[in-house]
Amino acid sequence: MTQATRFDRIAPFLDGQAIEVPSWAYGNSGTRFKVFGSAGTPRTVEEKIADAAAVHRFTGLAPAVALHIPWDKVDDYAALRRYAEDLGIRLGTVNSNTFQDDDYKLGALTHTDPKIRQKAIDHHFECLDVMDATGSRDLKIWLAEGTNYPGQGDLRGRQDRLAESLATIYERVGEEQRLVLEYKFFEPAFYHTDVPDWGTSYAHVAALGERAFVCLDTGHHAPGTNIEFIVAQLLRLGKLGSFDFNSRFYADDDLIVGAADPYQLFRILFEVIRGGGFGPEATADVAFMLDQCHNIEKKIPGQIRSVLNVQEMTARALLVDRDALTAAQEAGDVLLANEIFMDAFYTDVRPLLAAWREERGLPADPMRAYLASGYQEQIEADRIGGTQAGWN
Ligand code: PSV
Ligand code: MN
Repeated sequence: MTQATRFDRIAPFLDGQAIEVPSWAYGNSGTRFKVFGSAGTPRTVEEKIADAAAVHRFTGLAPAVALHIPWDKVDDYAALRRYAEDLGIRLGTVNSNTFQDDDYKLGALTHTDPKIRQKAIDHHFECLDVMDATGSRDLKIWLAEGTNYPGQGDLRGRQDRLAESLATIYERVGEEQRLVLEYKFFEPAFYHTDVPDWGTSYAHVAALGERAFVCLDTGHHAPGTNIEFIVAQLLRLGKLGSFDFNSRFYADDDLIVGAADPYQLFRILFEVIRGGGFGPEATADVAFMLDQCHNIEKKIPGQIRSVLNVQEMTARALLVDRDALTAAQEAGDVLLANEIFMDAFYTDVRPLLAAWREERGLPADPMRAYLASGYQEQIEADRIGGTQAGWN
């Protein structure tokens, strides 16, 4: 079979690919050392949404933008929804934030003080209200909770309080809505975090019920962790709700997905497809989101590069000859199985994707088309004054 014929077979699945971009990718970000400003950075949530819509216009891949409360707080969420829809995108996952309030220094949903726990629960109720108005499906909870010193907190007591707080939040999650619980093994707490790994997240969401899932942020694992195994396991358990895609070299670097290790992204996407999270055998509804920051590169091109990387590795993963692979695996032919897998990884799908785009009225090269469009120059000229959006 020629490469083009193989590609034609997978093209219909690529048509169904949707990647959700994070509103915070368009705002300023940095490290704990410095947050750099940059020309054209949005001052308002509407300007972030406009930039997200630009990413979708040029790639056809990013029809939704995730919000972060309170960073994206507005008075009228129904109006915000209309604003996004007029620009051709929708409002996606709502991210809660219990990491920027002095009350939460020692915990939020796990805090020993019931008043502080209730305040954190109320914040999640507010996020659910936002979702009702925006039509968002997923409430994403990432918790900055944990301890820095052995003995500082009661590890078991914190788990018990967390379970109780999550159950209270979950009761308010609507029939069409979902709760996704993200895990991270360190930072900002360094001795322990209360949801460090997929197993802990799984234990909590399994106890909550069928509308609770795990969110897998690719940057939240120790070096060397086999992330695709986690993907396989969570899909097997029916509990992979969403991805936060990004790349890491060292810590939670939040770099462009696929930049540090495209092969890892390929392996992850292969397991997503194999496990029914996308593609021909899809049974699970897995949200593909980005969770990234563009500290030194321009933000919109950074997001365009990111969604294209996901698409390229998805196409390669779809190209794996599954029948031949299964036959080689079952025959115990180690090297042939590996060769079949690697053949797909080494396939350069870029020319095929360029043609796929043109057939759909999209620019063959979204990056060059964006750079030539004048959008970047326009926002840099227009967005003068005001306060650039950032992490607060
Ligand atoms: C912090 O690590 C973090 O990047 C989490 O991954 C969240 O998903 C994101 O912030 C938004 O709150
Ligand atoms: Mn994340």
